[in-house]
Amino acid sequence: MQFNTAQREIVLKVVYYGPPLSGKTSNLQALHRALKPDACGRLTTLDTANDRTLFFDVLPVTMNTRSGYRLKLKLFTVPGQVIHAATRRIVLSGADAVVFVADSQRSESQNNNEFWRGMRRFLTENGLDADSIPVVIQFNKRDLPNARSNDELIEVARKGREPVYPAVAVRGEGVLDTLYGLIELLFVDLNKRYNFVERFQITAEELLTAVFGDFKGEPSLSQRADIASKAAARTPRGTRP
Ligand SMILES: Nc1nc2c(ncn2[C@@H]2O[C@H](COP(=O)(O)OP(=O)(O)OP(=O)(O)O)[C@@H](O)[C@H]2O)c(=O)[nH]1
Ligand SMILES: [Mg+2]
Repeated sequence: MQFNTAQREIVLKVVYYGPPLSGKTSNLQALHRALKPDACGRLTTLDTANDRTLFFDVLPVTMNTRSGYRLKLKLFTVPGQVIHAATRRIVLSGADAVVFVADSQRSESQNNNEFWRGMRRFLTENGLDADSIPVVIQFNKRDLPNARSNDELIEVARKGREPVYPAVAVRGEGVLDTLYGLIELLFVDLNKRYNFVERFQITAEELLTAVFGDFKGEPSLSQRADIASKAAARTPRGTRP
């Protein structure tokens, strides 16, 4: 978190991190199309060749809060190509939260894992706590025929602390839900670390409404699985013959 006293501006940094071509830039493009125009700034794409990110993309999302602050959420992407590891580390510095964009294709599982480990290492090298920083995982490219099944993703979700969201970023599906879920987690963390709500009188609800309007994010995959299993448990089974 960056706080500029003179302008009463709070800047929060969110990084979209993930393996090559997983759809990080596509997420920002979809957000740029879908978010409320008065909150969403310009999407800046720095240095691309053949649609591959060479440096990073950034999309600022801004609101004026009731308590008189300007709250800016800066969404960054990292470049996925292996040769840009140094840039990935720099972009992660000072991050307040991370969206890990994984590729659902089976062939990409190893890449996902390598980039996951790389992300954790870079967070640590930047002095951030990889175990407590808010992270959500998005499994993108759900539309492809060789994508891992929903049940496999639910398994992944149950194993870790991170909420998991399915997405088809090129169609904008799941993109808003992912960011919505991340902002909810981010506010829990900001409260723990900075006593944010009391200090600035800004709640997650105020930001979510300013950015998403009436849209309410879908629960994560594991939350949905929990809701479904609780509902099944409540359903009375047939009486014994
Ligand atoms: N089928 C399908 N294609 C997608 C999806 N999301 C992104 N793509 C495509 O995947 C390719 C890579 O998408 P990008 O958003 O540029 O990926 P990136 O993660 O930013 O890539 P780098 O910056 O090079 O790491 C593009 O051709 C996208 O159109 C998706 O959900 N489904
Ligand atoms: Mg990119």
